[in-house]
Amino acid sequence: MSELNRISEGRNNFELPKGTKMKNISIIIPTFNEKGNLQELFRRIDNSLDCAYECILVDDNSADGTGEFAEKLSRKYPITVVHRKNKRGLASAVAEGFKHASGNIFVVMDADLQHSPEKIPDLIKELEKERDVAIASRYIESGGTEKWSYFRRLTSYIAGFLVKTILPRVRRISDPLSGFFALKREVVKESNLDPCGYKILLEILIKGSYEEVAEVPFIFKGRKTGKSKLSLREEVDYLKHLYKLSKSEKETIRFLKFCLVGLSGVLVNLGLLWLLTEVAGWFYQISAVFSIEISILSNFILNETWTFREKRTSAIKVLLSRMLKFNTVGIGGLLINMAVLFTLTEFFGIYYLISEMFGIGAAVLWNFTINTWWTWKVKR
Ligand SMILES: Nc1nc2c(ncn2[C@@H]2O[C@H](COP(=O)(O)OP(=O)(O)OP(=O)(O)O)[C@@H](O)[C@H]2O)c(=O)[nH]1
Ligand SMILES: [Mg+2]
Repeated sequence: MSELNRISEGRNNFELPKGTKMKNISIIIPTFNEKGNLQELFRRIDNSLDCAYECILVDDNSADGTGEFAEKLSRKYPITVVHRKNKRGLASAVAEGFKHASGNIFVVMDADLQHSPEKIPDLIKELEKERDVAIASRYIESGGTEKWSYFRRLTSYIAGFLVKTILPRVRRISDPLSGFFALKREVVKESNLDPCGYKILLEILIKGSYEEVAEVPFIFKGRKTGKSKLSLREEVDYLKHLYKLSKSEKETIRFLKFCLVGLSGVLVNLGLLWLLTEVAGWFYQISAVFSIEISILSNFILNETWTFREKRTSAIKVLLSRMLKFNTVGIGGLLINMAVLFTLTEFFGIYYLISEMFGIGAAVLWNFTINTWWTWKVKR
């Protein structure tokens, strides 16, 4: 039986065990085949901290012997190893780590040195300023990513856009998908974390109890040793996770309504185009201009009376201004659609109909987000 399996016996979630020496900082590190990074990782963590700390390493039975090697290193550094039998994912590994942590402050970071241990004191300083969560952010000034391909940048951008659209609660946070952050124990003490995939911070930001969030800039470094475990499966898990978290959010229902209205607009557009051209005998380009404008109008009316129902007004001036804004946002959406279609097809060699699906997706997200903020001014 491993050391941690012994420690974990009879232990409640997040409760300090009696007689445990109180340590201040618990650093939770999920690992899967990271043996080559451990020595440097723990040396640099140790050099960066001048207070009591513990590392909780949660390993999913790595074939390269990460778990066993970490046990060896625990003679030199304050490491506790949690051995799990199967690969159950990064986020669930961190949630598991919280259960074994004894500090008041939890720090979460990767083992592969892409998260510089030297940044930990900056995160902790933020918590000392009465912030509840401190995020190492790639997307604020002086933050960034090293050695990322255009594709990785694009998927990260889409993932960020998606989460901010679907989960308004994280909209004001620049990097809610970061894997490097610190938090007070209280934030997750009562929360029922049940994440899937990679994004444990997202789970915490939705389910945790906190008031103040700080972000400190950091550069997400390139990997030196070992392989990335990020795969298509993690992307799918991310979507599943988003869906799970969004079910309780009112904004998701609104987003679905907005999509349905958009779909009805497509039907109105096509139906009118056919009627005017085939039945009324108009030239098809004239019919198209007319049917596009009518479908925009019908979309506007449905959104006004259904999607943004609580904002309904009969003041003509407000209605006209909304209609104008709705049209303007729609033009922006069209440009985004075209830009995505062109970029994916020309630069990434993706089949144009597939590119168009991404284009439509990006335009819908844009239209929904900007109309919510600007046209109907929904407060968060
Ligand atoms: N316990 C556990 N750890 C995991 C699992 N998948 C990934 N990890 C660890 O989580 C951290 C981040 O994984 P990476 O594969 O580096 O993901 P990433 O940093 O987002 O992606 P790259 O930039 O491509 O490296 C590393 O410390 C991994 O070893 C898992 O299923 N279980
Ligand atoms: Mg990595």
